Amino acid sequence: MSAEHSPAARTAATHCAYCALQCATVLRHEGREGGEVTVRPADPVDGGLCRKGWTAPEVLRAPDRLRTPLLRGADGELAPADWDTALDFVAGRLRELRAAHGADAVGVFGSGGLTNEKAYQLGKFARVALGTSRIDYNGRFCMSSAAAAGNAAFGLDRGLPFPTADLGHADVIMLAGANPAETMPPLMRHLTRAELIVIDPRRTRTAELAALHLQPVPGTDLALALGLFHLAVTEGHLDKRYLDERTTGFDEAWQRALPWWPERVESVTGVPVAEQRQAVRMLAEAGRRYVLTGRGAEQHSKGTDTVAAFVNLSLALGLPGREGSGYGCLTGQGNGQGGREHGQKADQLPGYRMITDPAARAHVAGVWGVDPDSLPGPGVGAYQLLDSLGTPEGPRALLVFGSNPVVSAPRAGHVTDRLNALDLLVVADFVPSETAALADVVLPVTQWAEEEGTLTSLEGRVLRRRPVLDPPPGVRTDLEVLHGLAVRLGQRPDRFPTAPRAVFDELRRASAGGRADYAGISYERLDTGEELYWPCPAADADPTAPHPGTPRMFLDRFAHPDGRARFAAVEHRDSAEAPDARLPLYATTGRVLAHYQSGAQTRRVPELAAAAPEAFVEVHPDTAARCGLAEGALARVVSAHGAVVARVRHAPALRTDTVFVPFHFPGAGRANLMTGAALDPVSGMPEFKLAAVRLEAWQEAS
Ligand SMILES: Nc1nc2c(c(=O)[nH]1)N[C@H]1C(S)=C(S)[C@@H](COP(=O)(O)OP(=O)(O)OC[C@H]3O[C@@H](n4cnc5c(=O)[nH]c(N)nc54)[C@H](O)[C@@H]3O)O[C@H]1N2
Ligand SMILES: Nc1nc2c(c(=O)[nH]1)N[C@H]1C(S)=C(S)[C@@H](COP(=O)(O)OP(=O)(O)OC[C@H]3O[C@@H](n4cnc5c(=O)[nH]c(N)nc54)[C@H](O)[C@@H]3O)O[C@H]1N2
Ligand code: SF4
Ligand SMILES: [Mo]
Repeated sequence: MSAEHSPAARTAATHCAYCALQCATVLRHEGREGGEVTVRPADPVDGGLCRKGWTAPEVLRAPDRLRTPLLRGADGELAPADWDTALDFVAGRLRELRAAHGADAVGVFGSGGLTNEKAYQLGKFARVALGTSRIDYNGRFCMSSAAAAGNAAFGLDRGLPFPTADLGHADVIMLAGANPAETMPPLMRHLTRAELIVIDPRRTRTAELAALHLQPVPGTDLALALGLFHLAVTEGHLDKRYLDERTTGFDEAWQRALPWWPERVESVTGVPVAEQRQAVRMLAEAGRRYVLTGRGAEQHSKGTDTVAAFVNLSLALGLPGREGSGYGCLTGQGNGQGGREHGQKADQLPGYRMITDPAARAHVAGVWGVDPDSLPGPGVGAYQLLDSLGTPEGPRALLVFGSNPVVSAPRAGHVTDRLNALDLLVVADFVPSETAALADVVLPVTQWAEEEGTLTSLEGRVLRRRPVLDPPPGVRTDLEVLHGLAVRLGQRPDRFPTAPRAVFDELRRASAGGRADYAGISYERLDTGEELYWPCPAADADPTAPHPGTPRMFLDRFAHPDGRARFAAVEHRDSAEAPDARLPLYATTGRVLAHYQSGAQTRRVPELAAAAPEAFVEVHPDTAARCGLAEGALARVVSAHGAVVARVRHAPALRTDTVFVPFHFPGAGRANLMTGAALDPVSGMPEFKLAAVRLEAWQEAS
């Protein structure tokens, strides 16, 4: 019998399991238990899916899918346990640790991969059920620099403050440190009309499509952006009227850019003067133009200032807050946008409110039914949190929801030691990730195709996730896990509902009046197919005229009280490390098409694992030869922090002073074994994109 005629066959209109593009998909389940799930793009004419999206259903049936809680026994091995035993054990240990060491002895690590409902509930669980300030999430490692710069410049941070499709009408787009041809392939259909200016030390697939490719020394984008700003001014491209009417702070910012004349910029960045001029001319003379940043510009110890410098450039040209032009950050994780709005960040409460703001505390405490004074203060950023685990000042227990820091955190060798020093590590996941393998308790949870909720895409649009099949027996949702723990910690059951819709309705109230206002968005509206972008406040007087949401922000005013965008007075500075005689090369890190993040999901898809089976290092052939390394040989990429074992891959168009290591692989191939712990002072972003290294030959047997 074909699936078409199977009475129990189900379909669901939902969105992809992975990145922030959140491609619309239709899932189909054959119906019978254990039957196949297939995925197709919701609108095949409008655009397909990338390879990860097409193969995502395979993770649902991964042979090592977690189906029962695991508890580490006296023999040191993880062994199956029932849910009551596992949750009783966790709650009991949390109570003991809190009683002995105080509420901050328990830490929580969340994720930009969690739905809005989970992210909200996790933040509430930490502040109300645990009373801890020690919560942060992997988004700190993702767009925190762009978020900090966006908040400072515009008064509000929404990655793209315009619909993604607007890019399709652009004439020129500058991409600073983004490789969407590999990280968001379906986005490329919006980038075919525009001439692209790509800034990347590597000649990526995106750079190959560019009209102009600038190849700076890693870690020098700030100098480059200051130089482009300088040229925009000296070549007469300032939009003076826009500056007067819509911005403040130009003079101070210009004073800092003044000494960045083109020849000096060339000497620091390696980008020839002629190419700098061409970039500015292209951007200045085009009709519809955008400046976009990705992780290549942002994941530095000066990431916030680097983004600010690109924002300065876009303000000088009058781009933000106008239809048909703008600045944007290409947010990465599935719910990277929503994940930073609902309170899993150390310094935040829902609605993108600050936890230090008394009015914000009072509002959210009111929704939660608790005393505002009972809410903890701000905690610390993700790296500081991981770095402090198991130390006298740091948490003794950590609960991880949706991250695999053993692979993805900077200075991963050290972070692994910190995780091992905990009294209690609890990991909720659906596969035995490298981090779950270290845990004392592993809690098996549902995957995207088995659950419902909402996610907020990179353009600030709220999307519905819908289930196409029931979870396997023995598996619970993250919301059910939080409920089970909260009740065991003495919370009223109704305070931690398990129905996503109920959580979303509470989130709406908690966000009402905040910067990221979801009050006017409901499952009902979304289910009618309405396209809703936040901010979307509640309808005031007339409930028949609900707020339409805000696809394009800042058209009339920016979100600062005076309505103006702010230039930032930023200065270039060196990265934490520089090559020297001992470690003569720059190493940078990033992504390849076939794998997602720490690879916990995509390494379990045979087609993707075959496409990218092991860690590799891209090296210019001359550099490889100088290090005595043939293509295909194994190399050790050695930094001051550790070494990565990776297979040499020739990259003839790469800078000869730079190597590239993707971070998707486990064990000795972890790129983060070589990254250090330098952090951006504002955002807490680690320096993922730069380490000083040397290459050595490595014998497999050695
Ligand atoms: N296939 C795939 N797609 C993904 C993901 C994935 O893991 N795999 N993850 C998702 C997530 S969470 C994110 S955050 C996005 C990230 O999306 P991108 O930002 O596009 O990804 P990256 O590869 O981290 O970095 C982009 C580029 O920065 C370059 N770069 C390195 N150092 C520098 C530098 O100093 N300056 C400049 N200008 N460029 C530099 C790298 O060579 C790389 O090509 O992708 C999302 N999509
Ligand atoms: N060197 C280097 N390191 C990097 C980066 C880089 O460019 N270079 N990029 C950084 C960036 S931008 C990011 S976003 C991070 C990402 O790195 P991680 O935070 O490690 O993200 P993932 O690999 O997506 O980990 C998600 C884990 O959670 C599980 N999971 C997925 N969805 C859910 C869910 O809904 N609930 C629960 N409980 N579990 C779930 C998955 O199975 C997986 O094991 O890596 C950062 N690390
Ligand atoms: S681009 Fe992102 S959302 Fe779209 S199919 Fe690929 S991983 Fe999924
Ligand atoms: Mo990310």
